[in-house]
Amino acid sequence: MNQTDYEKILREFDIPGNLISAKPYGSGHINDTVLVEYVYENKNLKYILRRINDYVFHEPLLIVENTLRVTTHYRKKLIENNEKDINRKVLTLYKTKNGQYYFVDSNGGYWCLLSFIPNAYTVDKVETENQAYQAAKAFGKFQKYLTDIDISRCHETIKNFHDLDKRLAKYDESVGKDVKNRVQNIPDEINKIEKFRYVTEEYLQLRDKNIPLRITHNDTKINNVMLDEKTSEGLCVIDLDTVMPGIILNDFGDMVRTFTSPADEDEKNTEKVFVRMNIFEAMTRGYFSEVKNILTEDENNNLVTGAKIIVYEQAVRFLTDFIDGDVYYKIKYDKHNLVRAVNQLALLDSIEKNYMQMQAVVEKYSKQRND
Ligand code: ADP
Ligand code: GN1
Ligand code: MG
Repeated sequence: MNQTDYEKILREFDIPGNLISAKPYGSGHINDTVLVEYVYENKNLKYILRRINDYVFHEPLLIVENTLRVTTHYRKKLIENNEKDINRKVLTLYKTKNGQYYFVDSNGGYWCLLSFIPNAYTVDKVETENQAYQAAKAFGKFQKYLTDIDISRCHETIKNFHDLDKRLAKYDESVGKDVKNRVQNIPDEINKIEKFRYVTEEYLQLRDKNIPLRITHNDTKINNVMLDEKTSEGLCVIDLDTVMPGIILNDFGDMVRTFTSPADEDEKNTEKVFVRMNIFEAMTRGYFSEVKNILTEDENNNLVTGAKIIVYEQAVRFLTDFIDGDVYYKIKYDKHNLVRAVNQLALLDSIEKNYMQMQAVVEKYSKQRND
């Protein structure tokens, strides 16, 4: 799509001024994110225009409703807690001239217009302990402020999103069908998935435990939190499409997955992929600074296992997509999903090796609340 296409869509929204530019933005794998600049009364105004990926989200309207419900609740909590700079801490959804929070184009594409968080940045990998601390604190606060939202009114935007058992069943099916004839070329990766299949047992055992259902983010990637340009304070949690009922272990797990490795999720050299324990500690400290009073004993005890589950799930998802012919994740080159899967399996190796130390860190910060 070019600027003229975006302009047509933007004309539907009820915002003042003239369009200066509209350009693809960010490094997300799913939706189309566009940075939009307007000029109004000599001021530059920025927005984020997003097209919801309807291959991934079968009912885009559920996302719009959830986003509205969650941001409204969150804004209320920010006000109740006398927080400053509220418009940089929660996304605002803009209406169309018809009074709706989305626009459907002639191809059936769903578009939303959101506030742009100014003077803030995202990273694809954590560079400093402070970033890990701040970003985890932001995800913790997000969790904390949503503890009293009405779960029954939040939709499940993707069914069985973090159901490892079902993800593996889908993987087995894909290996069986082998539509692109790729399986014969990846024996090592297939073996590695088998080596870690025991993680599914841990997942199934967890399901029998008393882990409470909450409203969780479900995609707590490091690049889904905006950090303040000057202080790196975790300002605003974004990418709210997967906010839905879930367990907190998945959110902690996805933080471990995307915060702790010094390398990108698609780094080819697996020697560069491992858990940085100092970053893990900073992250855990930041997270507990917000959630220490809300997590249960069962949750605390299983956070690291949650990380194993999420990283394994991610490896399974990337490899399934490679076998299926790259239909889900955006790719930049032929074997991109294979590289991502191998990368995640290397990270899983590292989590397995560091498991006891990671447990000790979690224990340290979860116990601190009783001191
Ligand atoms: P995706 O679903 O494709 O991951 P995101 O909503 O996460 O899309 O957006 C991709 C990137 O665009 C983010 O990592 C961030 O850098 C930038 N971005 C998204 N929303 C905003 C916003 N409201 N303000 C500023 N930057 C944003
Ligand atoms: C996708 O949208 P993005 O890039 O933040 C995916 C996550 C994966 C992640 C892997 C809806 O997240 O589940 O963990 O890629 N989102 C969806 O990088 O499937
Ligand atoms: Mg994102």
